[in-house]
Amino acid sequence: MADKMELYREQIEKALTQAIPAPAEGDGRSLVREAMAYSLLCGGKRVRPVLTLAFCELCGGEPSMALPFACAVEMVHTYSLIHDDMPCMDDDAMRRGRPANHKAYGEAMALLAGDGLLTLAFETALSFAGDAKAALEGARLLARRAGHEGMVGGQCIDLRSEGREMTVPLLQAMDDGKTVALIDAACGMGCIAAGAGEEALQAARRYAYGLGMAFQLRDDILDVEGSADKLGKDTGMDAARSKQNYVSLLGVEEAKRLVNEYTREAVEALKAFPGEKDFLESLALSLAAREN
Ligand code: GRG
Repeated sequence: MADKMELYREQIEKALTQAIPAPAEGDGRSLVREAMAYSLLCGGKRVRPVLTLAFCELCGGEPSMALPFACAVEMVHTYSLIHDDMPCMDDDAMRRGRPANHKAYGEAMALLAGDGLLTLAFETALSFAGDAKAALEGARLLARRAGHEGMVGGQCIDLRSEGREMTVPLLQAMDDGKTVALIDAACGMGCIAAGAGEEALQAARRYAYGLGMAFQLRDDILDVEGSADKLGKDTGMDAARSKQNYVSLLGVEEAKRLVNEYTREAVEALKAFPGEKDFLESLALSLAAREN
């Protein structure tokens, strides 16, 4: 697994670096480009773009074909982190092991850097060099999952839940939007890049749901038990903001049991694919035990 992960990540880092024009001397736009690159090129785990390449390969495609889709998902993810850290949202100071974008560039530039990454994501997705219909289908899936029905909708539930009683179904709806939606886009876009059909997309969706829910549960556990050094961001933030999550509602042991159950469901979903699925199985298992 480690070799393939390294290979995918190398390709992703190179493509992301090439996607942002280098800041030019005397160019009035250089600061926003610098702020975009500051958050995009500073070493996230790259889980979502790796999923895009891996699903493309699982469906019989050449993974590098899916790079525009993979970069697009990572750009949307990075924009969401920049905006989420701003004082009007979660007001976090650290992200990916360094000061959050708004701490480094100020709020106005952080807002613009997020906007710049969101729009660049669609330009990048539409540069997919394969079938033109697949480019449109990939971009549409990303738009749906990132928007009000998906990530933006999940964030809205999150903001509205502050200071209110949280229930497990509402928490599930929130995480389905905030976390699962983009992971679902990442997996689905890999299938689309490979020209796979509806059956593969449905199975990818089941994998994404299991993996995404387990990922969020693990995030909630790490917020309580994790190390800020390893995570590259502050811990204990949900409790500090009186925000409820799986750990506060169900307890840490039940949250850990659910991580394993959702991960098992993700692995089960891979059975629908005839191809080599060791990598995606190992990825789900390693994310269930992740420390960052
Ligand atoms: C502002 C529209 C908008 C949405 C924000 C993504 C998000 C919604 C908020 C970030 C906070 C959070 C806990 C989101 C859940 C998804 C999640 C666990 C994000 C962190 O993803 P990682 O761990 O981060 O993959 P890296 O830095 O490794 O890419």
